[in-house]
Amino acid sequence: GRPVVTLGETMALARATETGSLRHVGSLALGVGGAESNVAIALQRLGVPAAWAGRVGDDSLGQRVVRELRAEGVDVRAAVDAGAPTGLMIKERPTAATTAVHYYRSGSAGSRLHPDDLPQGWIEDAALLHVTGITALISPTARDALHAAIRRARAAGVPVSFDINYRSALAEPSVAAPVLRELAEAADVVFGGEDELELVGGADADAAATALLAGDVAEVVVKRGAAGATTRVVADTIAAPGFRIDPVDTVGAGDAFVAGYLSARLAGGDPATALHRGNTCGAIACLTPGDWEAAPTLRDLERFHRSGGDPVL
Ligand code: KDG
Repeated sequence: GRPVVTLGETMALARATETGSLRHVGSLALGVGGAESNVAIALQRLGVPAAWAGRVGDDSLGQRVVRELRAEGVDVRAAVDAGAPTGLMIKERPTAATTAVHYYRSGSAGSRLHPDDLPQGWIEDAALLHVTGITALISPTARDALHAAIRRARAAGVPVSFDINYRSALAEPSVAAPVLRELAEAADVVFGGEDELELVGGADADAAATALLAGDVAEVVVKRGAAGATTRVVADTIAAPGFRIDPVDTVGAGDAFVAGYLSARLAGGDPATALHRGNTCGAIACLTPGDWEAAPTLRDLERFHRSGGDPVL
């Protein structure tokens, strides 16, 4: 089938392997991560072809980003930018129960994404374009690339999925809100947490969903973490519970949820089926450290349910 296409910044990701401040921990495990490429990998795992476009530095970390995504079967369209390094994210575990994320990405190659980095015909031939608000807040040229991608998708009749993904380290709420609102309004499907929906427009998530659905948006999916998720369509609200698990690392769970949800919708499943799949993928992604490594295959989903994956009711 035609691929889901996505674009964004994928960084090298260094994760503290012990609990404690970065002042003291002795070692970091190296991987890669980026919200959009996490979704692309998770889709591939579920049998949906996915493609990712972005920029990496002319350096070993950039080569690592490209290798990892290719190894997962993602169709990688990476521009190599000799003028800036590949960005880095460090995940710290200050206490057993908390994770802190530090970015070393300003001026990075990935943030220099440009509309010319998107290949001709690439978006036009896609089954769906998936994007996130992160790309809008990393640089003006990346924001231009994002808007160009959405314009091209809409012109070609390709549906657009948008995950708000507000990152406070990238912009103040007052700066981010109008930017993210404009993007949400241009999408067919919008994903966000309750706080994120409130940020893009409304007294609360429900009011924001109502406002988006009054425009061109067809579907608003509210991610509620451990509590599950809800889809609002114009005439209906569908809710589905999360699963009882012992989370090890929740970063990346939202991306696995999005991939699960989209994979089910693209296969013709209704929102209830998609929520169930999304919640299962999100839960499984929390069971292992790493942003995307635990993203499940269809067989992993079956195994999870067979072994008694328990809904939170
Ligand atoms: O989405 C989970 C992380 O991978 C993500 O937070 C990293 O792309 C990332 C970002 O910009 O925060």
